[in-house]
Amino acid sequence: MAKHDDLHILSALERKVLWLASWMIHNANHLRENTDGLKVGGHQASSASLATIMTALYFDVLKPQDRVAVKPHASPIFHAIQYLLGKQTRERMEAFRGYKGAQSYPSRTKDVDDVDFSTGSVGLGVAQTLFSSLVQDYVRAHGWGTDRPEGRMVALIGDAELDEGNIFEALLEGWKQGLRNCWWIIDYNRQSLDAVVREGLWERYELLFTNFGWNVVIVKYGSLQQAAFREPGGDKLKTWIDNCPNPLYSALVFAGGAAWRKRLNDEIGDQGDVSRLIAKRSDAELAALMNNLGGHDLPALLEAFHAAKSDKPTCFICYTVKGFGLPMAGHKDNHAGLMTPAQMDVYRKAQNVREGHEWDKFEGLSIATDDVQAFLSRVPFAQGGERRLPAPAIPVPDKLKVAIQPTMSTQAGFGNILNEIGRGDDDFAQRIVTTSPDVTVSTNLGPWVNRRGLFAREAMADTFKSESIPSTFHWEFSPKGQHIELGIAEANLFINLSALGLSHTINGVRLLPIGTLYDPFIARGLDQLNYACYQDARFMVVATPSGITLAGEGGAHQSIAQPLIGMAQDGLAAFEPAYVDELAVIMAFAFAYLQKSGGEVSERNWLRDETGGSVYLRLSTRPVEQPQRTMSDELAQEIVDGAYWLRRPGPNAQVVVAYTGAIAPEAIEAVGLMAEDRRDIGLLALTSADRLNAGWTAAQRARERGLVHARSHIERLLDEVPPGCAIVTVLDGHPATLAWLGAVGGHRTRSLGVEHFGQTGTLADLYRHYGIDAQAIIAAAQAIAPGRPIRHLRAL
Ligand SMILES: Cc1ncc(C[n+]2csc(CCOP(=O)(O)OP(=O)(O)O)c2C)c(N)n1
Ligand SMILES: [Mg+2]
Repeated sequence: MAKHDDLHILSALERKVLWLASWMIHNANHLRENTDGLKVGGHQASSASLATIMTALYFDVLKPQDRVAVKPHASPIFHAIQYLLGKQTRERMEAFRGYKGAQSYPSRTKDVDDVDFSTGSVGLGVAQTLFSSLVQDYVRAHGWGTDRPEGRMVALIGDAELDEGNIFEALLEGWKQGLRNCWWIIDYNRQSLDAVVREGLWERYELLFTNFGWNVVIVKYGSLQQAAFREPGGDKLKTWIDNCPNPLYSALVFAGGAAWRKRLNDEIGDQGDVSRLIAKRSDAELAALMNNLGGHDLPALLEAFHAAKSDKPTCFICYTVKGFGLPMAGHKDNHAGLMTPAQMDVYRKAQNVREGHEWDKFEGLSIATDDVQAFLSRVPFAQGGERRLPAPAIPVPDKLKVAIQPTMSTQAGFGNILNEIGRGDDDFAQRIVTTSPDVTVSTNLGPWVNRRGLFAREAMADTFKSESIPSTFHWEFSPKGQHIELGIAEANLFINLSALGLSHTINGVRLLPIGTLYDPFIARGLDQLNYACYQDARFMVVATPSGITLAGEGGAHQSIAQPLIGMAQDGLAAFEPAYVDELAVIMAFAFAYLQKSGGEVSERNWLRDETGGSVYLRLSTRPVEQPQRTMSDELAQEIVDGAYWLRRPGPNAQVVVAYTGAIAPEAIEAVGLMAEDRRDIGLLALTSADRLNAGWTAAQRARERGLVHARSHIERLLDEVPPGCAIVTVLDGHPATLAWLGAVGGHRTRSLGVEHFGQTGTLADLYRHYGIDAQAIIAAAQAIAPGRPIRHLRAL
């Protein structure tokens, strides 16, 4: 608990932090452009709401090992605190919301002041803290990272943020997994963006969190209020406060002391002692008393935070006022509330800040600068040095073993590759951690899980096994297990991958996370996937099965748009191999790629392979005849780069078929059937439309910058295709995925794929219906490639 002097300094810092944040917002160049005043304004009132809580936390309560996700709109407060701690520069503060300035929403990758978890899309940072705590337990249970103390994972949450479903999905999972060391601090200002929130939500929250095994601490009354309640008549005041509806309380906060007096006198003023309690305070004192909610009272907050000593997850419901301390305090429209220059001037003077000294850290404080500096230099949170921990890369084998059957699906290949890895017990095998939202078995992780076991902090035997009932799968849970089984919530899968995939920098312990799910359900967790990539978490997501190739499963399970997601998602390299030997090459690459950081663009393929990233594998359950071939280094490189000639086009080629994924047999068949009627046909196998496209775009940009010799992999491949030759592209996914191939070398192109919802049927039915079978490929070739009619083309 802070000593009296410290409390004095803390309250000065609280005012300073709010001033700096407000000045930063007011000063933002971007405001003058006013492209979105509403969003800019959002920072002001929301920041003020959290200023006291964040002051208490960062300057007193938090330890270096604690990790925090800050509510998106409180970013100015975060930056102001880091500025005072010497971790943020004035230049970046001045450029808030501007080019390379402090970010509008705290960003791990774009901010310089050691943001632990990015936020922005509300609710995601909250869930991230929960999964990060589970990952911390995972890491420590495996005996790693135990030289550092356990940290608390802390989320600062807007009350309206709790409307986001993924928070509840995470809560349930947290309960199942025995969550510890997690604090969720709710900024209960009873306001969202549009409105004042419904009455009594705190009761729902309390019940909810208690149900999930959390401690709930309600910080409702500030120390002034607590003292007033002890005065004669104080109990009546307390009852009035407790019964006051949210909108009215907010309105009175906005209206100020005189309005409080009138209202209180009207409603409880004729009751003797409470009238005296009201009467003996000036308007300003009365307003200060009524505004003194727990979330704006340092002693109340410090007491609550320091009292929470157990590792049980704890939810703090802190009553606050949105816009506290500023003229817009409590107004229901204040989300857009920017202070006017005149208001800022009044505020500046009230803070004793001279004009031209607005950024000075110690300007206008009533405490000696040396004392403040001494205090700042001993703030516990800032004692740990660099918050991003180093973790060396885990060596990855050059080649992964796989037992290839003559006919096999890529999904079966994936299971087989992991099973082979699971036989070993080197660092590489140990650092892999798999996770799946209730589709472990159906995505072929079963053999791996049988070998490596499921993770739980407490061991749990497989009852079927102990009862000697035969079963293909042994589900034994132990602290050494390497598979985290999740309930069916793809949102949780991606946040878990986000947490596992940041373990190297958060825990200083590198993991190689692999998450599996059905391809269509990527959409279910898409914002979470984007979030994970945005904060540069590193993981492999294996999405299988995919496309209409699922045939009998029907339209609800058949993915169409996912290849386009794979191309467009930053931070994620997407692959869709057709064969298992390709998959083995891609996975070996991927394990190394996950661990890379920093580095230049390669002049070979114009990709940022040295910078690394996450990997998305789109796989299939379709058994496909496997090629008999030895994997040369050149072929492996081409597979990783994104494409290779399965059949090279001749000098007089009239048509090239370019395919991706499980549709390979149809492409091969079509080429065979056309061979008599079209000369020199080429067959291009694409393993990654994403990487090919990215390399092509980057090479063009490089040429535009004057690097005339820049060539991407796809440009080199298509150099071999004569100008008059047509290209037919085909995949089990949206045709736009490959349609750009024609633009690379100016070849006429027809792109086949799936545009409309799938349905049930046999493979043949569906490939026929959606026009991606051999006949459809031939018909497309005949339509755009010159030459005589193709004999094997049947009437469609
Ligand atoms: C997923 C998502 N949807 C919508 C928004 C836009 N938005 C930003 S803040 C906000 C309201 C937040 O209210 P609350 O969490 O209570 O914070 P307060 O404004 O009270 O500080 C909304 C809807 C967003 N950032 N993310
Ligand atoms: Mg709110």
